[in-house]
Amino acid sequence: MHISPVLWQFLVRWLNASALFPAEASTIAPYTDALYFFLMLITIVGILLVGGLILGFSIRYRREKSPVATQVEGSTLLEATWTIIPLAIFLVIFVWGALLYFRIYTPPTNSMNIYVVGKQWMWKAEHPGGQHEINALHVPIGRPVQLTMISQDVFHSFSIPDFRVKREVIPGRYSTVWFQATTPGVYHIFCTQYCGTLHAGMIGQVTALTPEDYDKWTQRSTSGMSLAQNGERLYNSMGCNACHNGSAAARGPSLAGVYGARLQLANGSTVTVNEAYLRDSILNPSQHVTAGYAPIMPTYQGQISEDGLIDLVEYIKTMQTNYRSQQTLVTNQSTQAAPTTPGR
Ligand code: HEC
Ligand SMILES: [Cu+2]
Repeated sequence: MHISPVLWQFLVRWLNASALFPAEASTIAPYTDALYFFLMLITIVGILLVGGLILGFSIRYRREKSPVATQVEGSTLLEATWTIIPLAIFLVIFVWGALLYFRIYTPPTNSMNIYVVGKQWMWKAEHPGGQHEINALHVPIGRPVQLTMISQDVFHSFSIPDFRVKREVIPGRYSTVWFQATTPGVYHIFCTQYCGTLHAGMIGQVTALTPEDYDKWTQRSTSGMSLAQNGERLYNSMGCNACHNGSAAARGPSLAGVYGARLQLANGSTVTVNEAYLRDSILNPSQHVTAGYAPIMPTYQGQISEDGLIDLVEYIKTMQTNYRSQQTLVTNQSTQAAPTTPGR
């Protein structure tokens, strides 16, 4: 998909100057717009063609010129032409759209992940380092950013028009969207799904920063605890360690390195473990039991907030060896054991 740069700059500058069009501030924006302009062009040509023919024919074949109707038997050539040409145009749009779709829906593997929790009526962003923001989102430019999003109540939709991204934010399930900002600046965030009285107030600002400014921002806004550190605390306090401690005698599978792995399930299917799978196996463990294990894990439905689930997921993602969970298990046992052996 190559666009003549001069023509493009002219068109976009002109549209931006006329304030009709949002800025193009992400890598995907020029591609989305190119398809959009192409559709506009086809539409305008179609309107002119059909409108022109209606006007021309109604003058040429008006009643006073031809009072008696002539019956026409049809023409295969004509019919084939007006079938094949539109078909070819629609197929071009289909292939173009499909290529764009894959580009929009496939985040680059090196993208950084930020969580977004939507609720009536605000957006909350959680960065892996523990930075939390309300109705605001800070991102670096020149780096792909993936948002993993979930709603705490009703359906919302997360949209940044200047980045040309929009994705439904759904209760009970992670959805993702990715973008790469190109120009430092402040852009609008909208909720584009009617979600109750204050829907119109469910807005925010995304601030795109140069990598250096972004690093400064991350250091300045840290809460001291990363998501994974919060998750580790929760993991211990909820007793996950009792079954997932990585030892051979444990009742649950070791979770070390499980993120990204392909799991064999008891029903014979396999899954690749991502954030959504981790979240779901905490809430609905019996839905997809890992092969070789009994379905004994209790459900944690209603016991952990979405924020807590995000922390747990981030913690499990960091578990690369069994060392940490065994360490915590040992510490837990020794602190629990202490009161029962007072005389020592
Ligand atoms: C009573 C023991 C027990 C407890 C407590 C427990 N689990 Fe599990 N867990 C299991 C078993 C057994 C499986 C494998 C069978 C299955 O998938 O249901 C499992 C599976 C999982 C999986 C799926 C990944 C895999 O390798 O199978 C995740 C993720 C998980 N547990 C996380 C947790 C978290 C987080 C907690 C604490 C909030 C927790 N578990 C508490 C026993 C337990
Ligand atoms: Cu909303």
